Amino acid sequence: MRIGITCYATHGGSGVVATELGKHLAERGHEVAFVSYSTPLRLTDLPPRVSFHEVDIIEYPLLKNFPYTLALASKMAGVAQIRQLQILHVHYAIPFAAAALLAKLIVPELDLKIVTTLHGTDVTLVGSNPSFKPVTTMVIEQSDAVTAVSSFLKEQTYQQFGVKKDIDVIYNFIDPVRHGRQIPPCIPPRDCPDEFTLMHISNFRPVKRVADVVRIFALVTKSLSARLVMIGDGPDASLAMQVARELGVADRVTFTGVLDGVADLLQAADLLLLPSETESFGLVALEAMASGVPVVASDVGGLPEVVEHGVTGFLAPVGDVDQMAEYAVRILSDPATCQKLSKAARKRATDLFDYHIIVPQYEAVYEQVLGR
Ligand code: GMT
Repeated sequence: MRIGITCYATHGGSGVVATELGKHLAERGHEVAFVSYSTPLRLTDLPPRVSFHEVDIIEYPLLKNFPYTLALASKMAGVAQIRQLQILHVHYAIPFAAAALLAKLIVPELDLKIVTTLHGTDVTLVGSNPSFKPVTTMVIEQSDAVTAVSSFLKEQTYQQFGVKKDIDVIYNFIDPVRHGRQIPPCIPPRDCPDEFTLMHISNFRPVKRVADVVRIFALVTKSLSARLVMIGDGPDASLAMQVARELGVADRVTFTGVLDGVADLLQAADLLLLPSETESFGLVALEAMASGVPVVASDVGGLPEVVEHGVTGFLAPVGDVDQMAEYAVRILSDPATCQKLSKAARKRATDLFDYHIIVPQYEAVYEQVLGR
């Protein structure tokens, strides 16, 4: 098949999923054309059958807020013609699905099929904002197929938009080989035998509750010798630093800024903290589990579909930092518990979320929209 993929090119789960999907589709013999404003971060080279097409952004005094959606639609239509695309698969409804529907109108002779994958905030925050709700509702109804990354997100979509569209749940995925781990967490040999590494990885948006990460960590240090590695950057980074200073743990917390290579970074973690306000799936929780790292997270959104409470980690109500700290100490203070959770986490990730299982589910959607 010949598939165009559009996603956000910056750090974020939807871009990661879209890019890895495109690369795996190409490995499986499909032609994949990425169309975006810049090269998606995980597209470090162009493997066989993969192309990248940059949307032209022009400057003109009248265009105070550049109409990106229109430029994207034009580019999608042009690329579809040149590459004879059959499908435009957009990751995030706003504005990509709207652009894809416009592109379809520009080149009607191609009879392009539109597949929209909902990733979360396009439904829970952005898309349901009154400024976007009518258009989000329309693009969901008018796409040839819609997928959501969790059952939670599918239900949210029905509740918030009242749409009738069939929505397929297709979970996020990992590469089990990339996430292989040499030394399990919580066992010697270690450089500092008594020091545990707690990790958080995100874009530090308010929805991630990074101040809670630091609060949980500060409570953990009352029982255990530990350090916290905060990977990523975003609007609440300064808040997290301030809370670390206020709670007297700043010297135990490292803020790395944005780093690539999540699988390698997770090799150093004993535990992942993800106390988000909401999370349609929680890709980083899955990545941690694939690396054998137990997760302590909020019991919210799609996270219970990823983290099995008491088996691959623990879930607690949003904001309940005491409970989350208690779970973290429970895991880290007993190597047997930690290793049991670690093995179960890796097993769940590879049994259910291996890309070999998930990518064919997207192919089945493509086959279906093409009427095969
Ligand atoms: O979490 C973010 O802020 C980034 C966002 C995105 O659009 O990249 O992530 C969303 O999509 C990911 C991939 O499907 C999911 O794993 C995240 O849970 C989801 N984020 C939220 O729902 C807050």
